[in-house]
Parts: sequence; C-alpha cells; structure tokens
Amino acid sequence: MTSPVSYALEGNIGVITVDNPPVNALSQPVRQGIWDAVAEAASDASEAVLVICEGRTFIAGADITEFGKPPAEPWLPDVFNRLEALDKPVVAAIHGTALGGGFETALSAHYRCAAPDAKVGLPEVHLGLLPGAGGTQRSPRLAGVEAALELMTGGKPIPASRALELGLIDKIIDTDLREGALAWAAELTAAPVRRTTEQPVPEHDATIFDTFRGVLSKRARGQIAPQHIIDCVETATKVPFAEGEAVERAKFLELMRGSQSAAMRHLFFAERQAAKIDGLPKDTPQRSIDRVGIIGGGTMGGGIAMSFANAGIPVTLIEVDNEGLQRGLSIIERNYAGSVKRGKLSDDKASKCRALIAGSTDYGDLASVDLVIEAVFEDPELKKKIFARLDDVCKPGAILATNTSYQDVNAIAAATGRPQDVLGLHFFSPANIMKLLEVVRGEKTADDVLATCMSLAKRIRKVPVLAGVCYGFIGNRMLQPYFREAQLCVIEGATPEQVDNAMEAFGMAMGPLRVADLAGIDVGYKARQALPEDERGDPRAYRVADVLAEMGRFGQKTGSGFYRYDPETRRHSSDTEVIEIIEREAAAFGIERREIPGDEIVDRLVYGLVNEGMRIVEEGIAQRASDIDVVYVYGYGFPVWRGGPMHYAEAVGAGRVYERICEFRDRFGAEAWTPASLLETLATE
Ligand code: T1G
Ligand code: NAD
Repeated sequence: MTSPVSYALEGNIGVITVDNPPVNALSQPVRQGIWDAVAEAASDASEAVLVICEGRTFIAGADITEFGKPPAEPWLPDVFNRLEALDKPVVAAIHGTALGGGFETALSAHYRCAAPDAKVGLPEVHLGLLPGAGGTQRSPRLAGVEAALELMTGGKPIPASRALELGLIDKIIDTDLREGALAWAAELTAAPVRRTTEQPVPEHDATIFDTFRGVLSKRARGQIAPQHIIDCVETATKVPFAEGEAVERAKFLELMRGSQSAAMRHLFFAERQAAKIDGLPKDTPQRSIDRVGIIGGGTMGGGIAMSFANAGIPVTLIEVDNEGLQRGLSIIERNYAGSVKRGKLSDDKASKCRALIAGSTDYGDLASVDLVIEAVFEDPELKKKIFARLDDVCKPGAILATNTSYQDVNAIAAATGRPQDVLGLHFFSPANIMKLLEVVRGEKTADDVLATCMSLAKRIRKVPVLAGVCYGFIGNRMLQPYFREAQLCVIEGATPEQVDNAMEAFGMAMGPLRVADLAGIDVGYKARQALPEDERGDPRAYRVADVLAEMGRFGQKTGSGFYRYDPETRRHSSDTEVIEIIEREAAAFGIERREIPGDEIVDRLVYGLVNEGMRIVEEGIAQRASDIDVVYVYGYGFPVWRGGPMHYAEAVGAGRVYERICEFRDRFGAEAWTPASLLETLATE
C-alpha cells in the first residue's frame, strides 16, 4: 500500500507532502509517513524542510475513527518532537483548516505560513479532549496565555489574519501557496531553527487561570476537558516543555478513556451521519434556493428570516397586516442590535443582513420565491388555508414548507395540488440561534425537495435531521413523556425549581418548566385544545399548565408562567401563587403530595425520552438512534457530554434502563410506562 505521505527533494528543500483524503487526518500510516520522511530529511542534503498537504485542507486533526481502538505507534508527540528537533528550518504551509493535531503539526515546525482564507484551531474540547500532541505547551509560548486559553477552551477556529496577529503564524501567502512557501523556505535556509518549545511563555497575569476556571464552570457546565486544558497551560508557565508535555499526555489519556469524550465523539459522527438520507443517492438533483418567503413574523418567523439573511439569502416576510409586520420587523431589529451589542456581529454585517429582509402583507410578493416557510399560529385549518393560497401564488417548482410543531404535514400538503413540493422545516426557538432543523418528509415529498433542504440547512448553518410525519415528529413527540413526567413530579410533590434544578444538575441547559415558559405555555395549550379530550393524555400531567394558560400566564412573553420574570433582566423567580395552584389541583385529583428524590426525577424524565425514542426508531420516524441524539443535543439542550438520550441509555446499559422502566410501570401504570419492544429486545437478548 502506498504511503499517504511522500518526501522529495525539490532543489535544496525537502518537501513532506501529506495526501490522505478527505481531510488529511493523522491516521497511523500518515504518522508513520511523517516519521520516516523526517528521518530522511535529517540525513539528506536538504537545507530546509516544507510540510504541505494535497486536497481541500491541511491536516484537520488526529484520525478520530482510530480513537477507542488499540493505539498504534508512532505516537503523535514523538512525531512532532522529531520534526521540531530537525537542525534545519522547518516550514509548514497551511490551507483550508489546520485543526487539532493538524495545527499541532504546524506548531512543531519552526515557521508557519498560510493562505489568506485558511483557518487554524485547536477544537479538541468539542470532542471532550485537549490538544494532546504539544498544543497546550506550544500555543501559549507563541500566542501568550490568554489567547491560547481562548483558542483551546472555546475550540473555535480563527482566520489566518488573526493567527498572524497572535504570532501563531508568521506569514500569509497571497499567491500560489506551494510556490510561495517553497520560495520562503529557500529564503529561510539561512535563518536559524526556531524551536517553539525552547521559547518561554510570555508574561501573564497569574490570576487568569482561576478566572477561566470560573467562567468555564458555568459556560461548559459539567465538562471536564476545559478544566484540564487550563491546568495544562498553567503547567506550561511553570515547568520546562518535557515536564509539561508529560502532564498534557496523562490528562489527554484520562479524557480519551472517559465517558464524556466517548459521548462527544459519538456526536461528531452522529451529526455527519444525520445529514445523510438512507437510499437517497449523493448526486440527487437539487433545486436552487436564491429567494425565500416567510409567512408570519412572530416568535419563529423573525428568527427564521434572520437565519436566511445571515447566510446572504434575500427574504420576504409576510404578515397578516401592517401592525403585525411592524411588530415582526422590530423584533428582528432588536435581535440584530442585541447581536451587535454583544459583539457577535459587526454593525456593517448586521445592517447588510437586515437589508436582505423585506416586509409585506401581500402574498403576491411571493410569486417568484424558490422556497416559502409558513410560521403562523399553530392552527391546522389556518395553515391549510394558507397552503391553498400559496398553491395559487407561488411559481411551479417552489418548495412549500411548514414550521409547524405538531400538525400533520400530509394533511397540509393535501391542501395543495403539489404535495410533492411540500414538507416540514421545523426550526427551534430562538430560530436565529438554535442549530437544529427537523426536515419532515411527507408521504409525497419529492427526493429532490429533501436533498435540496438537507444541503440548504448547512448553508444557513443548521444541523439537519430527517423526521417522518407523526404528532410532534422526533423532538416534540419525545417531549410529551418528558413534560408529562415533569408535571407529574410537580403535582405529586416537587416544586418547579426542584424539577428544573435536578435536570440542570444532570446537565440539561435549562429545566423543563423554564423551557415551557420560554417556548410559551400557550403553544402547548393551543395544541392540546386542538385535540379531542381523550387524546390529551393523563389530565394530571397538564392540568396546572392549562390553569396557567387560562390565566394568561404564557411564560416569558407575558412576564409569568411557572415562574415570574423580571421585565428588565428577564431573570426568573419562584412564585407562591403557582405553588398554591399546584396544591389546589393536586387536592382536586386526590393526590397526597410527597418528597420526590432527584434521581427519580431524572430517571422518569430521561427514560421517558429514551423509551419514546426507541419507539420512534422502531417506527422509522427517525432513520437511526444517533439522529435522536443530534436532535436532543442541538434542539433541546441535552448535555453534549452525555452524547444524547440514546447514547446515554447505551452507556447506562439497556438492561438497567429496562428494569427501571418496568419499576415505573409497576408504580405508575402501563399506559405511561410500557417498555418499547426495541428496548426489551436490547435488554433481554
Ligand atoms: N478524523 C477522521 N475523520 C474525519 C476527521 C478527523 N479528524 N475530520 C473529518 N472527518 C471526516 C468526516 O467524518 C466526514 O466523513 C469527512 O471527513 C468530511 O468531514 C492529538 C486528539 C475538517 C472542518 O476536531 O471539524 O487532533 O461523513 O463532513 O463540513 O490533539 O470535518 O464523509 O464519511 O465534517 O467540510 C481534532 C474535525 C481532532 C476537526 C471539515 N480535529 N473535523 O468540515 O466536512 S482530535 C477536529 C472538522 C486531535 C490531537 C487531537 C470538519 C472539517 P464522511 P465533514 P466539512
Ligand atoms: P406567534 O404567535 O409568535 O407568531 C405567529 C404570527 O403569525 C403572528 O405574528 C401572526 O400575526 C401571524 N399570522 C397569523 N395568521 C397569519 C396569516 N394568515 N398570514 C400571515 N401571518 C399570519 O407564533 P410562533 O411561536 O412564532 O409559532 C409559529 C409557528 O411555529 C407555529 O406553528 C408553532 O407551532 C411553530 N413553532 C413554534 C416554536 C416556539 O418555540 N414558539 C418552535 C417551533 C415551531
């Protein structure tokens, strides 16, 4: 088998070329290839060495597919130390994205240059890891402690221009990278070797480490890797490279063997798998999407419009009347002003995006758009009326999508003469922030419509997951047992805080009752009202929410729901009036309230998700269990370091989950707690 690494002398420059598609990952053959090439360069006539890659990017990291498998030599740190030890200048030439072990390769070179549009980064923290091949020791020596900490704990790649400012690279080559790098290497033959590990860490404020520890204990609550990264950088300021590298190695291996990294690596591949539709060829033709229409400028419509405008796609926002339109446009203005204030967007970028959003009350203005997304009230009859109207005004080939949370997409499609062009595109609130997009396939949705929307999702920086049609699709359907158990725990004896605190301690970004207040208690109430009474489920599980809704306590949007909200800070606080309502409704059901342990709250809510998730996989509503993990991590704030509900259940063990659900069945009844047959199979076979 030919090595993915080649070495050749070009004039007096030894050129190490890596060619391992798709992203030049540092697989064992690549490590071996670099190791051998360095040995060759050490003894040949070359006066400088250039490391460069073929394909679309410089090395994008260690080969993640090798993690968890028996490790194979040579070890990355040894390869990089050997490269750095060469006694002739070593240059790395970066294009695309030099990430993780890829950027560590460049850091072990003596000089670094990059193409103007290149990016560099150390994103290992997103895999529950740390830069384990010298990155925590070399990067602070070049960029300083603070910049290095930001780079590794945030995990966000930075553009070449910023890397140049930070001293992480030395030169940007605007011309052909290979030619420019070869010429530069030739100039450097007279320059000294410059080993990063021999440079001291620049002056820094020693309190910075505790500052980062404090910030990350909140921002990355529950995650171990960020804290280990801080320890490694602090060590780099205190001991020579070799000792620091040993600390880095030990912490890297501890994380690698841990459950958090296993969960986050699972999600890395699950997210990429989710973008693939089984049975749909990669080359399925796609429709072009250059102009979009949004119907309804409320909580969702405004955010959806911003997602497209932020991707440079012009949007026409339709509202029922001018008052509704001005309200919708002002929400968008406020959101852009907020992003500029928080430094997320430049003023210039915000006004360019805002300029791409036009408002109207005339459906006729949708005649030439390529895609329409409807986001009006959750009223099935209203939605059908609107789709019938869209069928009249929209051009042939336009894709017609609904953002409904629960409704039957097939019934909505049937209101048109072109059901093949209809599907669900289910965004999550706030739609300009949340990354998840459920792409809901109707029974008649055409393949090119699906393929178009799966890749469009990437264009607007969303993570797409395919879902079949059922009540609530994947995410909201699983939310039923989750919310059911949350509200049953409340009426049986827990307070809203106790339930939310237990779930936030488990790692959820936000507890279920606070989520209900954010999304709007009225949305669930209207959805229940649209159902016949006997299809609403156990009344004890929604009675309190119905009472709050009928009192106009819709949550954050009305200043009170399960909690009260400060109009200025939006901070939530508990409300004795809600406790009185709960006690009154419990008494009305004859419920004797009791102390509910935190682990019972967590198991009832999480295993409620898991059991319903199993059914969703059985029915083919989700293509695979890992898709459900992507939905819950990107759409519902499930802790990334637990890998999603289905991965979590696998980590706990199907047997234990099954046993606990059987216990709940015996305590709370089979209607709520009959184990899914897939779970029973996994647990018993
Ligand atoms: N290892 C193995 N496969 C990888 C890979 C990697 N590092 N990166 C990408 N792939 C696969 C991916 O699964 C997909 O496969 C295909 O390449 C295209 O990827 C010691 C320990 C580079 C920005 O975290 O962020 O180094 O689905 O669809 O959108 O310190 O991939 O086609 O079969 O994502 O253009 C650190 C991970 C590793 C970077 C390209 N590196 N990759 O994005 O394409 S840990 C990372 C990315 C490490 C050292 C440590 C992105 C990308 P398939 P894609 P893309
Ligand atoms: P909302 O009440 O905030 O906004 C609905 C908007 O639609 C209002 O501004 C209203 O004026 C407008 N509208 C009503 N009839 C119209 C018509 N005939 N033509 C044009 N505009 C019209 O509601 P929302 O929370 O944005 O929800 C909208 C849809 O998105 C619903 O189907 C909901 O289920 C779904 N959804 C909501 C959330 C959420 O968290 N709120 C999340 C995902 C999906």
